[in-house]
Amino acid sequence: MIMKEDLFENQRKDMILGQGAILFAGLAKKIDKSLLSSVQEITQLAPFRHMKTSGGFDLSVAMTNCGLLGWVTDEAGYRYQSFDPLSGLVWPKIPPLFLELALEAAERAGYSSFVPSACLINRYVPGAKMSLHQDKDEDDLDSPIVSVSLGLPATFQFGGFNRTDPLQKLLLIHGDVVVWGGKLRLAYHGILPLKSGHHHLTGSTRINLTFRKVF
Ligand code: MD6
Ligand code: FE
Repeated sequence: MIMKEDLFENQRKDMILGQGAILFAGLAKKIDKSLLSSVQEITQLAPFRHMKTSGGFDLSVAMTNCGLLGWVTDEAGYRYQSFDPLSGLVWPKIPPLFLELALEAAERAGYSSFVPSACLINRYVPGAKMSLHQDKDEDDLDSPIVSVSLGLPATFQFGGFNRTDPLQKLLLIHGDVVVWGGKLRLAYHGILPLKSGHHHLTGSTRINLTFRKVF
């Protein structure tokens, strides 16, 4: 059955967000079920958890990782590390399907031979948000970031190089892939509190995968 939502989704177009940042509308949709079952497998080995900021607060977004390196934060601060602090084991490998998607998106955006070493997996429930931040914990700032949105829609805001620069807002929906690099690699960005809703594949959650080359 074709739903009104599908018609709307199919009309969305790829969009240049700024120099070096592109939204590929729905690029991941064709493999959504496989992506989500891979997320399931990863979280059986490395479960979603609410990490603590250096100030001792729980993040509202639950996180895990796959790849050679994973992004973690705790009272000691944030960093990339090769093992999961919960289990002491190395992070699960990045599934081939994830790599293929990340490479395809990066290549389309003009970044050839992107080899991510880390994939941060975020899970949002209604009310969860990601405050305005820069992604600057990577040594390799020439490589782009590839970000895949699954499940409930979220409002992505992005600004400039200063926290106080004006913000643009953009809805990221299921299957959207954003490639982010070049001049805008260090732009401030964030996710507004997730609105309640139901998605047929993820229920009341949004899942985001972000691929980075750390060094
Ligand atoms: C999210 N994403 O979409 C959080 N960072 O849940 C990010 O923080 C992000 O989507 C850099 C580039 C793209 C992103
Ligand atoms: Fe980010």
